Amino acid sequence: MLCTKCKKEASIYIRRHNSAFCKDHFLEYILGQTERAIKKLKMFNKEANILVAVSGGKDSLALWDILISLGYKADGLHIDLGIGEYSEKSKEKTKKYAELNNLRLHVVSIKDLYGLGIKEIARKNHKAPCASCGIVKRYIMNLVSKELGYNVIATGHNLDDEAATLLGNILHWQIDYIKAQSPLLLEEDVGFVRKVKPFYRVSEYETSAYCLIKKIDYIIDECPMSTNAQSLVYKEALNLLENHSPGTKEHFYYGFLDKGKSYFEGEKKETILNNCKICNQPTTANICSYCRQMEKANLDPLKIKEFINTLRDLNR
Ligand code: Q46
Ligand code: ZN
Ligand code: ZN
Repeated sequence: MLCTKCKKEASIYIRRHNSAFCKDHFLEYILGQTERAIKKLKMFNKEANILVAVSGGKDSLALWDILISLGYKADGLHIDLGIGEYSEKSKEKTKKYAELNNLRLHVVSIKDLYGLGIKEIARKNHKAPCASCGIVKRYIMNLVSKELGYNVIATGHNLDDEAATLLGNILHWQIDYIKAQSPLLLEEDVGFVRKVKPFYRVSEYETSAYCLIKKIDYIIDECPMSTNAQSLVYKEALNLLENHSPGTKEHFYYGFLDKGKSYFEGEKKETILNNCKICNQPTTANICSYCRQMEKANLDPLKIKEFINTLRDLNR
């Protein structure tokens, strides 16, 4: 098979676009898709200070690498969730990448700060690990961005992730989640830093191919807590449809963004925000979900803020 662009031997075939690329033109393609997403949704510009949430997996490392290649100012944030060997390996891969490329990385370790990992914190709260993990990650990403002066948080969610989330939300008619699903979350008006997903036009296969070509060493194992995650089943179902009819995934997701989403939007409910009585961060309750969770586990919610303040002082 020959490269669609230069007619040299192709290394990658993108079935949904019926295009084949040599290595150089594949890199041009994936950088182009990412830049197109950023510009189309006006996610950020070259002046913005971007914080990339980096897990050590292929998507987040590829995203960091591409943002830097495109000339954006992007630092990394790794949250060590204290999930045994998986977290150790994730941290090691992330640190190695940052060191090799001379990039600034902030590491926040739950286990080092609290002596407990996310699984134990979830157990003490009678919650599923992923529910606790979501609260912790969201809180830390927001606090680090605010305290260290970042304008936007970028995550490595790709087309497969977004399409699977949408399928799950539709199957269960989670109207509020459907309304909120977007690669651009403008949360500034509710006291949170803007969140973006610049890979929403890039598939999982493409981020793996990118890491392979660029020799980026990433953690292949999935988080051990995700083995039963329903999203893997939705991904499989979508892959089946995609194999049968290439392009289904992107038609489904882009179609939702362009046409479907507006059917669900309706009137915007006004959100009444308070400052959390403990940590002073925005919340719709009196005490934010992070502080509530930490208190239930007999842990001091403010420890994280103190640690982030030391990071801020170190970065001055
Ligand atoms: S890291 Fe956390 Fe995921 Fe692991 S505990 Fe669940 S939410 S599966 S992206
Ligand atoms: Zn080519
Ligand atoms: Zn709080």
